[in-house]
Amino acid sequence: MYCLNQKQVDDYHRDGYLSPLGLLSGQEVLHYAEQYHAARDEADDKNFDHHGERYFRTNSHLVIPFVNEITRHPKLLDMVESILGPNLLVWSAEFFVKPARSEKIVSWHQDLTYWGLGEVDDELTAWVALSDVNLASGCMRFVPGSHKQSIQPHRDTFGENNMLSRGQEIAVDVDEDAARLIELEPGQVSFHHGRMIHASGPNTTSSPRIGLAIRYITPSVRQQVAKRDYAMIVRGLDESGNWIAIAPPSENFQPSCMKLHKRVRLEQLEALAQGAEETLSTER
Ligand SMILES: O=C(O)CCC(=O)C(=O)O
Repeated sequence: MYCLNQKQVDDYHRDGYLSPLGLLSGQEVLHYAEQYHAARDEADDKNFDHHGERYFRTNSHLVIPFVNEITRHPKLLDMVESILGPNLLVWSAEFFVKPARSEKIVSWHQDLTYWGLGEVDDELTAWVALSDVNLASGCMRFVPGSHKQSIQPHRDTFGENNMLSRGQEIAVDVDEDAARLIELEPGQVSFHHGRMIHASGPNTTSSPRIGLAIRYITPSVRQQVAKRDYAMIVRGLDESGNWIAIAPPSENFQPSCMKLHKRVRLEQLEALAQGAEETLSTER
């Protein structure tokens, strides 16, 4: 019903991204922003040995029901289906939050570099804005067409303000002048390909910049580095045997879901940490 038109699909394949796309109503944005702050407050109250951030930073859909709900939003799935086809899994759902006046940045990189999923075309990130996302608040920048290249060499920086797990950055020159600003209003979403070269700058505004990056894959994608991997079916069927199926949470931070979150995090770390010059924190 909310399928993309042929021009949008062609644009995605040509440029490696599509933006902006309308997704959530004003009411839905308010509702989800409220749920986000409530989940943050709950995590703060529960403390989780000071490691509550981990439940927002990766695989949030395993422990926070409203995140799982967004990943299954029918309008979003219709749009993703237009590109990836009828069988859709969520591999991860990650909050990228830059607090007000924050130096946090994301260096130029290609997502698929350290995920162990290969150089596939059957992965797409839907980045959902729950706040105003613009140049001043540190929106993403995409180099159009860069997904047509293979994965380029990256180096670790472990930079203090870098939001990526290894502070990884691409080790070749990036044509920054060609990059497009991906500005979004609250409730809009952008799509990008896993080989898209992208980055984002600091948040210079007085409000937090809140985005949820949902990594969709098709069942044919496989984990090629870690021993096994997990994904949640959100539309259609998975008969591939490539993924350990996981069930959605029914309440925030249920103990069984946190246990599963830990297992998935540690197993995925095997791929993420391959070749790293420093030991990766198991908390991110
Ligand atoms: O939120 C950001 O600024 C960067 C997010 C990103 O790199 C991604 O979703 O792949």
